Amino acid sequence: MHRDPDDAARLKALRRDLAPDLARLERRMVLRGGLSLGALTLLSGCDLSTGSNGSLADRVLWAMSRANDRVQRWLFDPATLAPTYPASMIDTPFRFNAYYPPDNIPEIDAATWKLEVSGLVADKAPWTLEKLRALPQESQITRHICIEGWSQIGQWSGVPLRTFLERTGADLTAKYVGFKCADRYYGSLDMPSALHPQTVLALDFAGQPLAPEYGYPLRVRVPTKLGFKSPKHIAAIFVTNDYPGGYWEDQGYNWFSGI
Ligand SMILES: Nc1nc2c(c(=O)[nH]1)N[C@H]1C(S)=C(S)[C@@H](COP(=O)(O)O)O[C@H]1N2
Ligand SMILES: [Mo]
Repeated sequence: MHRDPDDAARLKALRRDLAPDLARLERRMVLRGGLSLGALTLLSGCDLSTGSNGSLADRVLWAMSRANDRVQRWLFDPATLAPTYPASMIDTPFRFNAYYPPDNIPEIDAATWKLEVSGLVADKAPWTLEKLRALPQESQITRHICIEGWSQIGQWSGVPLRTFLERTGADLTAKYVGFKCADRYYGSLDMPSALHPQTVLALDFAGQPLAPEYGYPLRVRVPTKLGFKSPKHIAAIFVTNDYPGGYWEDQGYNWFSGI
């Protein structure tokens, strides 16, 4: 949870990468009702144009986080793809982050691990790693953006969450997909974000099974959202119409947290 000296460089890169997104976001806001970035500023109570802390992108992310979920849902186009990057841009070593220090990373035994499925789903049989690996896999190099003001590029591969939900006979008209983790973390996505083509149940990071610190044996990876929307060490998935909240969301972080 601390900043390292490379953060300034990373934020500079982030601002460069996000520039087209920010321009598109502003155009979209203007098109859909005359909202400008200035209006987002008012809406979120966060001044994007002045202020000394952080880059523009940093401040926009904060503002996005503070704008209410309804406004963000209205802005969100489920077809918008997060930018992807060449392998040469992958950050190594990748940064670990959790609400606890690395000593507390959960130890998980692959032999006994199972993914539980519940809620508005036809087939509630638990899944093994083997069964998950037998499903079609997808690989992406994307930028992970943490609300704390750092970002890194990494490669995550696994089963598109859409494929998983279809295979289990989930009610795709339900409102939410929720996740429970092996630590005390939990989270949830709106169904359009869960079905987004880049949202995956990641088994691999940088071409290898996820290391313990990055969410072994299975994590969600949602490149269209801030990092806290990608739970690690997931143990259970459920589909529901009752708002499930999330570890950080229940402490005040904005639930939608995406573009
Ligand atoms: N289970 C679990 N998942 C989690 C967290 C956590 O504390 N526990 N932290 C979230 C936050 S805030 C971030 S930025 C990313 C960090 O992922 P990384 O360690 O792969 O960088 O995981 C997210 N998922
Ligand atoms: Mo984060």
